[in-house]
Amino acid sequence: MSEKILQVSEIKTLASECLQHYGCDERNAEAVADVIARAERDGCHAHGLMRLAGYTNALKSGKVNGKAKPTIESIAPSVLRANGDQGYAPLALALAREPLIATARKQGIAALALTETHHFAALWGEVEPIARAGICALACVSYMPAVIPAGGSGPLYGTNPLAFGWPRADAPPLVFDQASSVVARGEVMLAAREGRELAPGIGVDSEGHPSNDPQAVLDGALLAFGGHKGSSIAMMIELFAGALIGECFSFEAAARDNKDGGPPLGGELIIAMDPSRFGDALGWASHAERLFEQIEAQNGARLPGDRRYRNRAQSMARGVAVPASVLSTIDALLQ
Ligand code: NDP
Ligand code: PYC
Repeated sequence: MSEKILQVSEIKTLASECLQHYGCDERNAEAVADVIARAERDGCHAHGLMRLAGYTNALKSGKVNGKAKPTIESIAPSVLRANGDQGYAPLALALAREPLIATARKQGIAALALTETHHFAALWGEVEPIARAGICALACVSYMPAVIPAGGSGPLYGTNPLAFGWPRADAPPLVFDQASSVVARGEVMLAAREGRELAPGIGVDSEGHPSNDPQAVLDGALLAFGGHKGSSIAMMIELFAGALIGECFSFEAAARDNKDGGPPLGGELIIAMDPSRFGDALGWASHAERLFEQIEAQNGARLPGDRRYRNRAQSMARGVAVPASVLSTIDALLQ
C-alpha cells in the first residue's frame, strides 16, 4: 500500500482546508480538523482523515451547520447544557470544557448535556483533556442503528462508545474508550477498504448469518461486546445521550437523517467528578497507582490507552503514514 508521511500539523491544515472548502467557518473547521489530526496522531485511523468525506457530505447536503455558534447555559447547580446549533460536536465540546471542569471543582460532580450536534469522532478526545485538568470523566454518545440488542434480530442501538478518563500525577491520564459493539463500525469500514477479513464474532450479514466479510457486516449488523452485558451498556447510552437530555435515540436519529453518509444529529452526555471532593482518606491519586502497578505487574497485562500514547509519541517524532488512497480522496474533495 503506497503511503505518504505527513506531520500532525499538516493533517490538521489539510482537514481544515477541506472543511472550509465546503463552507465551514474557520472556528468550526479548526475544531473538527483538530479532532481528525489527533485521531491520526494516536493511530485511530478509523476516525481520522477517512471521515472527511462524511464530514463534507454533511456540509454539502446542508445537514450540518458549518457556521454553528454553540451556546452553553447552566440549568441546575451541577448541570450544564450545550446546544450545538446543529453543528459538528467538536466546537461545542471545546467551548463547554472549561465550564464543565469549573463546575465539577465547585460542586464535586458536574454533567454536560450536549444537544443538537453531529458526532463522528473517537470519544477519548472528550475525557482526556478533562482528566489532564485533574478531574475524572465519563462520556457517552449514541449514533445510528448498527448493533443488535441481545437476543434480537436487527440493528437498533448505535455503536455507542463509552470513554473514561482518570487523572494521574506523574503519567498521562488513564483512559479507556470503547464501542458497545465488539469493534467500532469504523474498524469494519477500514477492513472493507483494505480488503481484510474480519475476525469471527464481530457481526452478521443482512440475513442475520454470522459473517467475516466487512461489507456484508456493514450491510448487516454488529454484535454487542460480551453478549447481553454490552447490549445493556449500549441501551444505557441510548438513555443517557437520548432520553435523559431530551435528545433522540439512534433509531430516531436514523429516521430523521438524510442518509448523506455524514454524522447524524444527536446528543452526548459527559459526567465530570473532582476526586478530591469525594472524601477519600487514602490519597486517591497514590491509591489508584497501587491498582495500576498490580495490573502492570502481570505479564501480558497493560493499561488501556498505553497503545494510543505510544502511537502518539511515534507520530510526533516521525509523522503519520497516510495511505495514498486516502490522500487522493481528499484531493478529489478539494477540486
Ligand atoms: P478498541 O476495541 O480498539 O479499544 C477499546 C479500549 O480498550 C481502548 O481504550 C484500548 O486502549 C483498550 N484496550 C485494547 N486492548 C487492550 C488490552 N489488551 N488491555 C487493556 N486495554 C486494552 O476500540 P473500539 O473498536 O471499541 O472503538 C474504537 C473507537 O471508535 C473509539 O475511540 C470510539 O470512541 C470510536 N467510536 C465512536 C463512535 C461515535 O459514535 N462517535 C461510535 C463507536 C466507536 P488502546 O487505545 O491503548 O489500545
Ligand atoms: O466507528 O462505530 C463507529 C462510529 C460511529 C460514528 C462514528 N464512529
